[in-house]
Amino acid sequence: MAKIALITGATSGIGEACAHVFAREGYNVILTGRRLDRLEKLAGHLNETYNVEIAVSAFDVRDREEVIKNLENLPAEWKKVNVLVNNAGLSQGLDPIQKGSYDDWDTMIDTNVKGLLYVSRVVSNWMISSGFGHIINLGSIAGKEVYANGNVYCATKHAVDALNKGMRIDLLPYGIKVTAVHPGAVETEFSEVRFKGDKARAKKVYEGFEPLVADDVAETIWFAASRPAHVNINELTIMPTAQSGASNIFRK
Ligand code: NDP
Ligand code: 8X3
Repeated sequence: MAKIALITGATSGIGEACAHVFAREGYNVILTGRRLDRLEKLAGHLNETYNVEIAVSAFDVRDREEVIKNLENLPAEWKKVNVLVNNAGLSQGLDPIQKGSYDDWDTMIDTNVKGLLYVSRVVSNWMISSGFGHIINLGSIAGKEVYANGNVYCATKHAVDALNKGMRIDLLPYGIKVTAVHPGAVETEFSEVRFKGDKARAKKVYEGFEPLVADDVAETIWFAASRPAHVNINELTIMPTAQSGASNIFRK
């Protein structure tokens, strides 16, 4: 029977790239995100290209009841998830703490921390019942360092770093692997979302150097997911060659 990967935030960027990689490797994939049209289009494409089964479940990770209802409504055979990629996340704004938007703070904390927790709570119980599983959390260089005006986004990714370690301790007796992947700058919809649709400002983030692309991160996630059963990658930091840290990019 084919293995199963559940990917949150599969409508774009790193999540969408992960869906391609896991489908290419023969996994049946559960695609989640809010934009159902994108999920359905991707599902059709993956099914046709890789001849694997795809399930789609559209929900907002911030809504606890919706997360539980949508995941629990999946057919029993889809609950034997081998790999959960906790990828859904976002940044909103880039302001000093004294000027930060309350709404932006709520959105980031509710999505990046609470949303990840809601999904993990449900799926880790499935994994305990199955007796196997691997949770891969998308952290960030922002979860290892703090940069100017990154305050709350960095705090959410530091929380993911802590939760990654906590999950590994708590799930150890069940043989469930837990990994964090921490990327530096990846050109996706991330900056457009951060700057609320300001494409020109988003484009500037990646000017003068070669950023990572979503596939670079997806292949790294696949590396962690494809180690032998006795090997767990605790965490990996992946950066563009032109970036040495959260605040240091060499631009031509
Ligand atoms: P994208 O904006 O391209 O993708 C983000 C994904 O998250 C989308 O599929 C989006 O789906 C989903 N998402 C956002 N909010 C919600 C929500 N409330 N409920 C459900 N899904 C949601 O960005 P990336 O691919 O770059 O980001 C993926 C992850 O990688 C994030 O956790 C991000 O913090 C992290 N990361 C990104 C880096 C970068 O430089 N790009 C670097 C380091 C880490 P939809 O809108 O359809 O719901
Ligand atoms: C995304 C990378 O440096 O923009 O997590 O925070 S950064």
